Amino acid sequence: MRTIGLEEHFVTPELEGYGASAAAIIQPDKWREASRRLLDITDERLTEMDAAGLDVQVLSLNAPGIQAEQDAGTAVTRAKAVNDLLAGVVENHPDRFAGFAALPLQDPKAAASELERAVSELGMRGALVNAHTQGRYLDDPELRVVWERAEGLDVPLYLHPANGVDAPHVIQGHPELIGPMWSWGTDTASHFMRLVFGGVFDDFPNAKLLLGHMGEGLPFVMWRMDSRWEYHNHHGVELARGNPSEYLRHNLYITTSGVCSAPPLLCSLLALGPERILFGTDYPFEDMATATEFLRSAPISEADRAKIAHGNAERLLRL
Ligand code: GRE
Ligand code: ZN
Repeated sequence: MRTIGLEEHFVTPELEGYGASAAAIIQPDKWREASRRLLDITDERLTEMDAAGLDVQVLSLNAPGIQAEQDAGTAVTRAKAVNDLLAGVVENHPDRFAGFAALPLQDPKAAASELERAVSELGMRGALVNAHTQGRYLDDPELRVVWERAEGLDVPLYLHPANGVDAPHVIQGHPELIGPMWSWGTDTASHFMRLVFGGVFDDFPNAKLLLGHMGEGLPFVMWRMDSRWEYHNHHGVELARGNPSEYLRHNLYITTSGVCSAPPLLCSLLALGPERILFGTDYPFEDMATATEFLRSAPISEADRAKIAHGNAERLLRL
């Protein structure tokens, strides 16, 4: 079965330094191995893809990527350079790779222009954003220009985790909880809620957001969101669609990246429906073959399996 992965990371030697904050939270030998694989875009990666039965990787720069750059001008230059490089990789292997662009959100207008260039001229399928950009989240009014462009181009933004500005108060003093094991998921789910309640999807009703890691837990809490929103003090905030779950149904797509477990997959299928779930591995941080084997053997219908493996990606990303 054709299989397309949506959370498939790489890095270049020039941009490797941005990964320092992630390196600090991973065991050193594991990080060394991941770094080697991140830098290898087309050699061992293709061999592994063949062995795992992964036909296409939609490549993205590893976290935190360009978001970690403090200088806006440098972010613009480097985002363009890495998008050009990625386009070259895809051009050389059009049946094996596609790409999500990196965006220099430090300069919102330049980021919108780069998204347009990346999609229209370089053939990117959307963009991947790693959490915040120097403390700025995607509901920031200045970033509406990026959403407007994404909606106009009809491409998704993939919101990927990274370290937060600070540790949330409740886990301060617990550095072992910072990272993909815990805080990245809760931070990214909260970021999604900021987009909903910050009006992004009311302003851009056809905007499409991708979340990895089986939706960062959101499918599990959908019912409670609606029930408690009806009960809450709204503090003057209203949602055009009424219930928060409507935004999960209309604007959200999730990937299976980094989650090879049937219960959250079945929950997501029931909560969001089979059209909204796409396959991803989170390579090189997870094992590609474990992920494809999970997809092949998951207790779901063959029709749903085909949608998750390739059908939804073909539609959403025009692959
Ligand atoms: C990930 O993308 O899941 C990831 C990183 C960096 C370190 C660990 C990790 O981007 O799981
Ligand atoms: Zn990832």
